[in-house]
Amino acid sequence: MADINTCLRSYESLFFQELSEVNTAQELELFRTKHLSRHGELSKLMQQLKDLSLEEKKTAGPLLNVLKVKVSDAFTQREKEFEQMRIDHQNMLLTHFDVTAYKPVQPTGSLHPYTQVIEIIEDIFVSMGFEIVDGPEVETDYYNFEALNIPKDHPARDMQDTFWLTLPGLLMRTHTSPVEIHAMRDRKPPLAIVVPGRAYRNESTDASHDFMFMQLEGLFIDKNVSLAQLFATMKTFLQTFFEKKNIAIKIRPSYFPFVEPGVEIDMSCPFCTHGCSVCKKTKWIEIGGAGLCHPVVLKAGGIDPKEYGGFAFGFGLTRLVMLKYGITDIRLLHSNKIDFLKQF
Ligand code: FA5
Repeated sequence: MADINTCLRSYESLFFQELSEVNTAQELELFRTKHLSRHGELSKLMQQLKDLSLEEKKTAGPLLNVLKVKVSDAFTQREKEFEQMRIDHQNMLLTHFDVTAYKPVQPTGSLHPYTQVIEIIEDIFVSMGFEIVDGPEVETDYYNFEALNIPKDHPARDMQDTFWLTLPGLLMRTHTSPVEIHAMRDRKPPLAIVVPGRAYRNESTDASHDFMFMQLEGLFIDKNVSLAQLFATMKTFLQTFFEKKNIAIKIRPSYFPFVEPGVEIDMSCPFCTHGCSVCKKTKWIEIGGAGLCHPVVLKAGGIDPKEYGGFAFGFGLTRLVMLKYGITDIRLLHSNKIDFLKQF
């Protein structure tokens, strides 16, 4: 009996001695494992109770229970102290937060220049009442050529070298103009749409030509549509896009089978007045083709050309991106080089 009493007392003093030496939350956890876990010192003492006589158990049992409560309370108290210390430390850090302290810069992404320019262009045309439309990049011969008044064996097919697919009659669209036909068939006039999208041509590449590039198609159908409306729309768009009120446009007669008359649109160089490297000293920059919709095209779109007319345009969207950001080689734009893209 005297043994178990001594044993309990000496364990109690060991417990409190070691608890007083605990300095960190990690040490407290080690202490808990050593003393209070299932196989810890306190459990071992409880085990010893089994070997005592009934008489001894009557005295030692309550003593052991008192000890158990005492050490558990002491441990919980210490635990609370550590938690309070942790909270105090956290609060101290917050109160003394140094806003000027060094923080490693988080790498951030940015939108591709194409996406940025498409968003600007879409905002401008939406503000003029145009709808943004999408269309398939894999097209049929019919939509890409025939419906646009370019029948088989027409010499105009040579203007756009085509990637033909192995399935007969299917191709990668060579321009965004086939979306005009889809849009006319899906809607009733009057209509006003713009189509930013990819086009593919089987051409060799250089600084300003790639086999894949982006175009911006536009189509406006209503009664009594005139070239003046087309030119005003072009001018308003270019002036807003380049944020320059003095941009002028120059019209040159041109030929596209799907418009009549057809024109080529140049804009005055937004970067100079006397000629620079961007406009190659000409003061003018080629933007794209346009014209009044050909009656054959309107018919293919299910629209009566006697009742309705329209204008259409097809810009090199890639060209606009390069001009906006001063990119001199189209291949950089399509290269996926992070160092290049990080600049935008
Ligand atoms: C066309 O593609 C006509 N569909 C445009 C059009 C639409 C005219 C509606 C009339 C009415 P063109 O082949 O000229 O036209 O191409 C238009 C623009 O696309 C060019 O001015 C040029 O900026 C751009 N482009 C053409 N080929 C390439 C290429 N390989 N790489 C980069 N841009 C190109």
